[in-house]
Amino acid sequence: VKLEVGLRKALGNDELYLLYQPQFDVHSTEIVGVEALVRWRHPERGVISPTEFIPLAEETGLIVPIGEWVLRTACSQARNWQRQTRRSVRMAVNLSAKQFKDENLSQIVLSALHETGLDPRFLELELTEGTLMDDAKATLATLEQLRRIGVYLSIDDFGTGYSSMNYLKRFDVRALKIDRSFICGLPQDSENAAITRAIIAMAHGLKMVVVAEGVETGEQLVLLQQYGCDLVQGYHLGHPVPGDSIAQKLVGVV
Ligand code: G
Ligand code: G
Ligand code: MN
Ligand code: NA
Repeated sequence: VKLEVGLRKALGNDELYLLYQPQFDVHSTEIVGVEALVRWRHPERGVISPTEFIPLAEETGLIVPIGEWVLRTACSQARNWQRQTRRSVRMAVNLSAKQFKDENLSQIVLSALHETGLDPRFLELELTEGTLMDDAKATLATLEQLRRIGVYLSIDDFGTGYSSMNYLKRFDVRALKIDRSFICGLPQDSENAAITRAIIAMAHGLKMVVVAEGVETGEQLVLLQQYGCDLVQGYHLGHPVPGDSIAQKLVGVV
């Protein structure tokens, strides 16, 4: 209950902030995108992870205003990097199921883009399999609205939820993000290797891009290159960092 009271005030008190984890092209190893990851600097408890407060935000409905703030802040940051560095990277934002079901979602996305001047093709929304499974009709309508706006859609934590392959065919999703639980045992774990290769083959057959998450070693990176994975993200390549650090990486300072 106490955490909930705090979370209600967090937005107004400027206690939320975003970190950005870079995503790299597996071959050129250039930064092509980032994922925005929210953090809460609690006045007494210090930094609280989203795994702790996002579920609370979902239960209380606070996820809608928080999600709107995340979206606008992330779009604004992406636009500022373009101005500062003359380089464009795609900004990926996580959407939880409640946000996806909010009837104002497409309006919120549109205003974030308009207010910041970010081109929709540089915004990617990450959904989970669970979000897409819920209510097929409403889901299709929302996905169609988002598609018309021109943002990219990707499926996060792919392989861990309920996925029906049928959905992949029907929904216009650009990318699959292979969950890090499949990547972490590589290269030794032959079952995870088989799953990773199968997801890459399937995604490419459906003309989708594949992102491997949780790449923690150079060996894993080499293996994913061999498998033909497209993009990689993980501690081996870059931790989530403040926006200024990404700007420095984009201009080649670090
Ligand atoms: O950054 P970290 O690994 O601590 O994130 C933990 C979880 O919180 C991940 O599942 C991530 O998708 C989720 N998460 C991080 N930022 C956001 C956000 O802005 N919105 C939502 N809905 N989830 C987020
Ligand atoms: O569910 P989602 O994929 O959005 O979760 C992203 C979370 O994964 C972030 O909280 C981020 O801090 C974490 N993360 C990013 N890279 C790595 C990694 O290489 N290893 C591990 N264990 N976690 C990672
Ligand atoms: Mn994610
Ligand atoms: Na994930």
